[in-house]
Amino acid sequence: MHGQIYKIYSDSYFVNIGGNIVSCKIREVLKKQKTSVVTGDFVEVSADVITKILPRKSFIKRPSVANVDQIVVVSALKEPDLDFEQLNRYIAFAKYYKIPIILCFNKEDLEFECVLQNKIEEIYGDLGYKIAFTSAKEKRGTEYLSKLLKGKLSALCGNSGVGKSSLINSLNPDINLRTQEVSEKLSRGTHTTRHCEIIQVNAETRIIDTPGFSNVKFDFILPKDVDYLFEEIYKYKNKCKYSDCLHINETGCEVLKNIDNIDHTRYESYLNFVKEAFEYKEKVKYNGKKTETHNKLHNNKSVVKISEKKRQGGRNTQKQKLYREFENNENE
Ligand SMILES: Nc1nc2c(ncn2[C@@H]2O[C@H](COP(=O)(O)OP(=O)(O)OP(=O)(O)O)[C@@H](O)[C@H]2O)c(=O)[nH]1
Ligand SMILES: [Mg+2]
Ligand SMILES: [Zn+2]
Repeated sequence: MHGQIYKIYSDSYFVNIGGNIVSCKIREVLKKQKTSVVTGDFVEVSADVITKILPRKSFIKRPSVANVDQIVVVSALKEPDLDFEQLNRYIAFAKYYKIPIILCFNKEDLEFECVLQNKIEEIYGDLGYKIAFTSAKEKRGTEYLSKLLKGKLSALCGNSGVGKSSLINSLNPDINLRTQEVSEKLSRGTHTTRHCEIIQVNAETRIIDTPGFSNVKFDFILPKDVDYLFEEIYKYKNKCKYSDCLHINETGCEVLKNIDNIDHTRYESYLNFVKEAFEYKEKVKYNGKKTETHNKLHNNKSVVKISEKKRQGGRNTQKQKLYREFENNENE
């Protein structure tokens, strides 16, 4: 039998099999594998035991969910104050996993800086993101949000307290997820939502409520790959003089030439993520796994070549291997 994991509570895996929820255990051998079962996974079940994870359409590590159609990055306009770098972090993270993104700005009923809304539209609207301004409290803007969610499985992600669970509650009065005052959260230091759970909002819409998290760092990719996570930077990349240009201070950098077309908070976030990526590069170097030995001109572009001798791991480059390690190491 096939089914989809709809929530996981410690050792119990709740699987939706043809509309029935069955509590299952997991086969011992699956526990030993690096790829762990996550909410959203399609699985094979035999006598209430999960025997196999079926291939995934999508996967993201934080929140740890599989097979979602899109990620809704939820921020609050106020309480907590909007943090653009944090927002860029979520966007870049979902982009790394190649999952479509929707932006939701909640708590519109509160008094927030009036320039904020324009700024958001200017930066993110121009990048082509669909943006919903909502108030879960006063059920405003939620109609547009439901339109964006219709027919899809979406995961809500965003810092603790921005109102993810409140938004799901506002979409269907019969749903009553636990929510908690931000001040209470801070004093207790806890997230209200503890698990990822698929919620059937209506016949056509399913949402995964997730716990807030805020410590995603880009210390798992190489500095030169960070620009891929920023479309407005990446689009200039192939005109840069050097193919490994980091767009910081290099001569012949097309990004720097067009810096006025790029929002400065986005560019600052880019620089910060590059810094984090350097930590990863140092780590790789320190382990002696990958060393850049010399620059070679290739198609008129300077390319950093890795000496063949210093490559390890047979057919896969060390980089690919580390990427894979990251993908597989979901248990955090
Ligand atoms: N004023 C206002 N408050 C809201 C709104 N949405 C949520 N809140 C409040 O914000 C607080 C946090 O909401 P939650 O829904 O628990 O936040 P969350 O994102 O699910 O938090 P975690 O589960 O910890 O990740 C609660 O006190 C809600 O009542 C809104 O649109 N306006
Ligand atoms: Mg919650
Ligand atoms: Zn450049």
